[in-house]
Amino acid sequence: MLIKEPKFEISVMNKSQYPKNKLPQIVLAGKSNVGKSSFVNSLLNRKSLARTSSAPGKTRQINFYNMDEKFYFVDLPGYGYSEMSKAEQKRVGDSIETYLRNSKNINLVILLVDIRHNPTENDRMMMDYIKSTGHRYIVVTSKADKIAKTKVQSYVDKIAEILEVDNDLIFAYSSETKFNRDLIWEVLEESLSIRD
Ligand SMILES: Nc1nc2c(ncn2[C@@H]2O[C@H](COP(=O)(O)OP(=O)(O)OP(=O)(O)O)[C@@H](O)[C@H]2O)c(=O)[nH]1
Ligand SMILES: [Mg+2]
Repeated sequence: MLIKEPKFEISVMNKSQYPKNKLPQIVLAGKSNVGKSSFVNSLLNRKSLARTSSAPGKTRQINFYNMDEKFYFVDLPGYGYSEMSKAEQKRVGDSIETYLRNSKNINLVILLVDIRHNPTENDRMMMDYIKSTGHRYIVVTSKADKIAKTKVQSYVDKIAEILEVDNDLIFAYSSETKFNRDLIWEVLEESLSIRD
């Protein structure tokens, strides 16, 4: 898909601020620093449309990026950022759950987990939560450039087993090398063509 003019539209905290239109939404979820914002930028070949940082906890609100009025990428704040106060972590967790429960236009939820590590307790909770919402979802294992190519499949298989995800719903990705970029776009396009 060619996106001519991807635009940041709005950062929100509360339900009342969600866009009121019916554009489908593709959502990025995952723990802080896993590479959600980089994922959006790399799919669009943009350096800094979505704000990224080497310091985790960059994205604190729900950010809507408008893709030529075709759909939104929705970049969620990362969970499990230990430097955040307990109150702030709770606020972030609540706003993610409220969004996933209440937005009417979610076509696909993408859970990102770091390919190098076994999913955390928080990752497993988020996976279960996403499953419980009934939304379509995939898992993307980020930062695939950080491990040897020959090991990618076995790491992906292990993560699939821990998260209890079918093998056809999990994809390795690298925002650095764009590994699997075309495949991911195919999956996204397919999700956008499906109307429940
Ligand atoms: N090598 C490598 N580094 C990556 C990749 N994706 C992201 N990073 C790096 O990981 C760090 C965090 O990336 P972000 O995209 O800001 O992560 P995020 O999930 O949006 O983080 P929060 O906004 O804190 O939730 C940055 O330093 C990125 O450059 C990748 O595929 N490969
Ligand atoms: Mg981010």
